Amino acid sequence: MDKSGFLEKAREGAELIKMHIELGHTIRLISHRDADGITAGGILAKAVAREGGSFQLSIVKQLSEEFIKELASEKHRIYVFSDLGSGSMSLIERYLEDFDVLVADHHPPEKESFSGDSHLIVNPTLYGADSVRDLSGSGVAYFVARAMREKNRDLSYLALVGAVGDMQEVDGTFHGMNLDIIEDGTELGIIEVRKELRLFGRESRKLSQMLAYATNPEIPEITGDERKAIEFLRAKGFDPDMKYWQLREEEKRKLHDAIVIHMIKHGAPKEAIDRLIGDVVLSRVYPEGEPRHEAREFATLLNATGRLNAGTLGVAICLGDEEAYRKARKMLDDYKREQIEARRYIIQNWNSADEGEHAYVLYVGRNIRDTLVGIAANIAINSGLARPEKPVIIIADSEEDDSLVKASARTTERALAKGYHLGEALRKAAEKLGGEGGGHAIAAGIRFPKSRIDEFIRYINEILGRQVSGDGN
Ligand SMILES: [Mn+2]
Repeated sequence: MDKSGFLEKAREGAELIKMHIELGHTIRLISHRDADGITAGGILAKAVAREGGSFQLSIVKQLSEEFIKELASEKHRIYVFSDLGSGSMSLIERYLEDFDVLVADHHPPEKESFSGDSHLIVNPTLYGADSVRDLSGSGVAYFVARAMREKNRDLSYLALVGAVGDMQEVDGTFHGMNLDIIEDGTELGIIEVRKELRLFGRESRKLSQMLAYATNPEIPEITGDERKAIEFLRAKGFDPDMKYWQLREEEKRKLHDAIVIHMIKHGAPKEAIDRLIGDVVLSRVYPEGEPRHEAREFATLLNATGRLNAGTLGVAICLGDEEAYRKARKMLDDYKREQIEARRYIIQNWNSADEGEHAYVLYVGRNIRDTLVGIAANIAINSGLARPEKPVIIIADSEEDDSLVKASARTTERALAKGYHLGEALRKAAEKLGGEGGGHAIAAGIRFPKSRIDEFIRYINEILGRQVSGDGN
C-alpha cells in the first residue's frame, strides 16, 4: 500500500481538527458502536482533550439519513466520523455541506473523495490497504491522533484493542499498518505482543472454561464440554482452575503442544490449528489478571457496552475512567445473569409456545427483556427445545413503548435449505401489521403493535409457508 500517501491524508485530517480546536469550536465526534468504533472514538476524544479542545461524542449502530439530518441541525462547525461514514458519503455531502467533515474510516468508501473542499476522507483502502486485515477504524483514528501530537503514540494500545475487536489478526498474525502501531507501542514500552494461545479468557477465565468455550478455533470434543476440558487438562498435568496468565512460560508451551496434538489427532483443519497460537496483545499499563490487560478481553468488554447501548461508557473506559470501568463490569455481570434467567424461563415455558406449521412462536411478555429475544430464540434452538428445521420467534413487550412488542426470529442452516428467509418474512409481516421488520435469512427482528400478536402468528406461518413452496409472494 501507499503508506506515505495515507499518512499525508491523516496529517491533513489532524490539521483540520487542530484548526477547529484553535478556533474554539467543539469537535463533534460520531463513532461506531463496536469495540473498533468505541476505541476510535476514545482515541480521537483523548487527542482533542490533549489539545485543550472540547468534544461532543455519540456512539451509534449505523449512520441513518435521519441521524445525519439531526447532526446537521446541531450546527457544529466540524463533524468527525470514525469507523463509519465511508458508506454514507453522499448523505454527508447532502446534509452537512455547510460544515467541515472528516471521515476517518477503513470500510470500503462509496467513492474516492468528497466533491467539496470542506470534506475530507482518511481511508487506507484508497491507498491499497485491505480493510479487513491491514488497518481498523481505531487504527485510522490513531494515525490522525499521532499526526496531531507525538505523545498520542501512547494511544497505540487502544488502537490495537480496536483492531483485535475487528478481528484483523484472524489468521493469527497482524498485517499492514497494524504492524506500525505495534512498533510504536513496543518502542514506548506500553505493549507487548506475544505468541500465545489466542482463545478468549487469558486473564479472566479458568483454563477449563477457556478451552470449553473455545470457538475460534473450536477444539474437537472439548469445545462445549467443560467436563471433557477438565479431564483433558488433568491428564496433561494442569490445574483446570488456573488461569492462562498464571502459567509459567514452559507450562504455556506444554499446553500449546498438548492442544495442537489433540487437534491433529482429531483431524482439525490446518487453518484452525494455525490460528490457535499467534499474536496476543498485552498492555503493560494494566495489571495481569484483569480484562483490560489483554486486547481481546478489553475489546469484548467494550463491545458489550456498545451492545447494551452504553457505548459512551466504553469510551470513558478508553479515557481511563476507573468508575466507568467498574460500572461496565457490573453491567456485564447483570447482563450475564439476565441471560441465565432468560434461559431458565425459555426452558420452563417452552410448552406454551405456539407450534405452527412453519414456526414456533413464544410470547414472553416482560419476563425476558426485549434486547434478549434473539438470544432467547437461540437458546430454544441450541438446547434442543425446537426442532432445527423450524424457525423460532420470541416476542417480548417493548421497553420503550407499551403498545408495541419486539420479536426476534432465529433458525438454522438446515431450515434455510428448505427455502426460508426470516428477514424477508418479517419485513412482509411488518408491512401487513404496521411495524418495522427485516434482517438476514438466518436472523431477523420485528416490532409491531401488541394487539396484533395472534394475527402475526397466522401471517408468519403463511409467509414462511409460501417461501418453502417456492411462491415468493
Ligand atoms: Mn471497524
